[in-house]
Amino acid sequence: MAYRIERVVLRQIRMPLVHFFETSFGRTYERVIVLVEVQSEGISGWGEVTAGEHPFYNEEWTASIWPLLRDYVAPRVIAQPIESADEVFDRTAGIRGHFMARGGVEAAIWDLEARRAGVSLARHIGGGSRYDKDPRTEIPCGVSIGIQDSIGQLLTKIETELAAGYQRIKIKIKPGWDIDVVREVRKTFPSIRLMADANSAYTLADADRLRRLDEFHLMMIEQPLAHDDIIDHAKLQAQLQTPLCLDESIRTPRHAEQAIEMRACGIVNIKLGRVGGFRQARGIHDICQANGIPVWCGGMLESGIGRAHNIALSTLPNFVLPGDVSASKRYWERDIVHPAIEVSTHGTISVPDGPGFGFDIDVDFLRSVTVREETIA
Ligand code: OSB
Ligand code: MG
Repeated sequence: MAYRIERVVLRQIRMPLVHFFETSFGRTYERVIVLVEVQSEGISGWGEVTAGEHPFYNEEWTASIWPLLRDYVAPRVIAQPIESADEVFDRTAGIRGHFMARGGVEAAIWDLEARRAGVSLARHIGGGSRYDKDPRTEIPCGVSIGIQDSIGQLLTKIETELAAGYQRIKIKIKPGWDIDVVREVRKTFPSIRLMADANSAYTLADADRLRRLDEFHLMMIEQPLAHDDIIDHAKLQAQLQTPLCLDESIRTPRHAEQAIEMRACGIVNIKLGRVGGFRQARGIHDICQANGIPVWCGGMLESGIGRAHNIALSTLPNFVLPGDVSASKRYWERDIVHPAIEVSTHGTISVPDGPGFGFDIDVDFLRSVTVREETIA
């Protein structure tokens, strides 16, 4: 039954990370995150915009989100009743790009709709009927470990995460922090599931260097080349044994089709924000599934809200590899959801079966970390 979004509440929160996170494009000590609450008939749905503090992962950043949501996205979702969250991506399709901002609202509306129906978000996005199976009850988890000050520090971190039960380790690489680092890690941990993410730090001219990683039997190398490239990745993949995984380059289902057709990758990382929400994430998932390309759920150092959405997304059947969805305590002293998200000793997160994403918002704590708030009605 159609319903109206009566209000969209935007909040900006600030929370320090327990440990800084370094990628090939920089270090993050503190997250500044925009959260979205959509309200209808006394029920709230929650979403998180996964943009970073700077336009370095993609073109969006914390400060670009607010005016985009206030002036373009919120008015479009408030204007007309909504039949289904499935139509929200198209509702904002006149806006070029800005998938993270649009996806944060879209995801909040999926959560709202699931709560209205009294079903879990995992079930609502189609882990149930659409894929003729009940959504899985636990998801496999990996960790993404940033660039460290020394290889010794990295080895210690890996040991801690393995002891906690995580099923695969992803390390970040860049020129100068790659071959020697991977060699050391492989020597110390000969049989772990290991992969490396370059966040576009290389070009095709580095093909010889990247080929030297083949001997360390990584599960995959993630996004070695330009953030917007598919063709060079295809050329590189033809020269490597290790499967490439695309992250930044896959923004739409059509990109996934093109990358698969060109053999640019063997695996796809799906991030809810990067692709504009659940509708598009599912589209990419389905195309990969039809072509035998496994997918996994990427992370953007989310708070508990984005993390809860990632858990629901990871229940779709082609999410067969452990994702970057890890426990709250790896990121936060205290999370804004209750209970905090925990990982079992065998490296899984159980999927909550309560309505919506299944975690409560810690309202008092949320208020204490909120630095900006605005309601659009
Ligand atoms: O490329 O996967 C990435 C964090 C920020 C920006 C880009 C990426 C990442 C991660 C972190 O790898 C994954 C996590 O949330 O733990
Ligand atoms: Mg990545």
